[in-house]
Amino acid sequence: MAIVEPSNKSVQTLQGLHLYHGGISNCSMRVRMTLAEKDLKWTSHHLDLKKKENISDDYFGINPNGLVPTLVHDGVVHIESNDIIDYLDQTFPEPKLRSSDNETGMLEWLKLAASIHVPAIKPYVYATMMQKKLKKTAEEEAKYNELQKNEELKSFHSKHAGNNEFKTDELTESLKILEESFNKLENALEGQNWIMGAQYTLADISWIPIHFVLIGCGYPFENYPNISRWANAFRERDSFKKGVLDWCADFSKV
Ligand SMILES: N[C@@H](CCC(=O)N[C@@H](CS)C(=O)NCC(=O)O)C(=O)O
Repeated sequence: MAIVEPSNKSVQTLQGLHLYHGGISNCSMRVRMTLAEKDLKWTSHHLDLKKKENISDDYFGINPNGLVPTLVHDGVVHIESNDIIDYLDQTFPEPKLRSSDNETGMLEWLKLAASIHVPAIKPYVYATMMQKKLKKTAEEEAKYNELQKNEELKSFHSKHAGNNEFKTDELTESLKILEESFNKLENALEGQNWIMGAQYTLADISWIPIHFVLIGCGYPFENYPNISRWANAFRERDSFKKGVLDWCADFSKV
């Protein structure tokens, strides 16, 4: 569980569920989908990443990485989207979103999604689509470097700072990780509707936004028939509409 002690103390007075999130953020999508599946009431604090609304003293005082999402529940600050959805399922157990017969296996899918975010998903999304839309001004760049203490994130963002750009031909390692991950997902979905079998779980919720964002960036999912069948099924869920489409109708057009 990723709980942080905020330096921005104002959030500690918040009661109920408050989500700091971005419409276009795949990590925020998984939290919104979980809240929708459980029909929980929550207060939205939307941050427009394209306007760099996450780069502020106030927000870094809540989430020390300056990333969305952040959940504040009765004044306690939770970061890391895969930990947040696990926390929500443990705290609000109905309807149950954990695998009945293989909880460890389900949590492995959450860990895998978290582990490929910076090495594979972010570089692919930035190189194919987002780096121009998320270009920082010199002023924003200076503010970001002042606030950001996480070296991995600093190094990631320095690759598209100023005149720098991610090049699609530098994505070899990221593409390898994505291919391995999607081969694994394709195999897991063989002969079953959801990642853990007949039951829709947090594993699906963790991976659906990855699929949604990457297909919007042109990732070739047509080579994965089981993943494509799974995508047709999850698109029918009300929580996909409420957690994803209501905030980001089409990632290829953001
Ligand atoms: N490991 C974090 C990653 C969060 C993350 O990278 N969020 C992105 C949007 S999906 C973000 O805030 N990007 C802004 C930035 O990188 O400055 C989580 O799962 O919550």
